[in-house]
Amino acid sequence: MDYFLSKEQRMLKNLCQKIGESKIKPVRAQLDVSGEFPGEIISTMAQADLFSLIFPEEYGGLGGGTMDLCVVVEELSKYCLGVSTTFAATFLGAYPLLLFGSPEQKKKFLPGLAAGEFLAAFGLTEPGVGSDAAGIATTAQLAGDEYILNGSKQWITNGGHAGLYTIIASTDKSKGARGFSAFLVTPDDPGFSVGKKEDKMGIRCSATAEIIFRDCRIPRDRLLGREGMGFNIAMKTLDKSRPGVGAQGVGVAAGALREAIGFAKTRRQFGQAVINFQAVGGILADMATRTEAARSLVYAVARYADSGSSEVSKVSAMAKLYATDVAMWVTTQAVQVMGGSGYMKDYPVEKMMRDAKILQIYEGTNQIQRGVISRELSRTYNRGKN
Ligand code: COS
Repeated sequence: MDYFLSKEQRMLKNLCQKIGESKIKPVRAQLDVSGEFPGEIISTMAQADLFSLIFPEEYGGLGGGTMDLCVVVEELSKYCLGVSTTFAATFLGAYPLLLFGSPEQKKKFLPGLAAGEFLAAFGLTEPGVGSDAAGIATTAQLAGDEYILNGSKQWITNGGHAGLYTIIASTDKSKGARGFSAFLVTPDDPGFSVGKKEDKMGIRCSATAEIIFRDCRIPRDRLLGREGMGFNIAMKTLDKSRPGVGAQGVGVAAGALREAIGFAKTRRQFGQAVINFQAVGGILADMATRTEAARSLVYAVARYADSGSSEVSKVSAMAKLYATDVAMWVTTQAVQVMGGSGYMKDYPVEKMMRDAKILQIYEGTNQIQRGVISRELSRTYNRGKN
């Protein structure tokens, strides 16, 4: 289908396809086994200027939007979700700065991020806090010209590899979520350390680690916005980034669909290619239809977000929920279509199926997305907006 991508978006898509074919495809299975960070691929992407995509031109960026990011993330995700997660998590980590940073803070960090000199990471989740984001225990106390952070963040994508961490911590326990604040933290800050590196089911080349703060001292001017804005910053960040998770779902679904079609056209049983059997062709048709429906929703939401609307929570959650459920279903069906071959590591679909699972979990489980959507349905009912 023609989604009327701009000339620039088609160029970005082609560029990612080239990187996918030449740099990602040949090594993805090996990276999946070793769990090694895809440093070389990330350098190639930085050289291709992909990290500059959504940053304003005054900070060395291309000035693109959510739709541009979705096009790129989708294409990369066709090849390897571990690589696309490493890439996309930098934007997740950068959104708080982009949305709420002062000109001085942006000047200090955005040019390096745009040049791909260092990656970013977002730190909300903690050992005791996942879905219930209002329960975080990490604290930040103002002492003179510094904040002192104590606590730890868990399952942080790009943990140990990022040069900038945006961290949500409590500056006033008595105020609950209204006492949260957001901070820019670097690995050089005294008291910052990286803890356990996780061993995961999928997206194994994406680094996931614990980040620990032991009397970690950061300059006072690393506070984003004002004290008390932290929960809002975290929610707005997730609203902004969730269409990109949807785009990851579309990409991995499209990648698995392509593998399954290719296999079904060459695999012969009962004297003919298995694609000719209605049972198999029907599964492929459903896979293709759901993938296209997911793409349509993700693109529509991305374009809506780029139009400047501030009311994106509901549709962002819908894009993430729908496209990632589709991704899990489509990758599972790809394994089914390919049967025993699909289950073996000789073919990429078993990795795609393992990788896809995280999409239903991170950046808010799909149960949380349903909660966000239903809350918004209730909130806007009287405005007749449903
Ligand atoms: N944008 C702006 N403000 C928002 C918001 C949003 N998207 N969502 C909630 N808020 C505001 C509310 O309006 C409310 O403000 P007031 O205190 O002024 O009334 C405040 O934040 C608290 O909202 P709410 O009562 O809905 O918070 P809950 O504790 O019920 O939690 C959910 C809300 C479940 C949506 C939140 O905890 C969440 O998103 N959890 C998932 C976290 C997640 O995605 N983790 C993944 C790790 S990050 S990769």
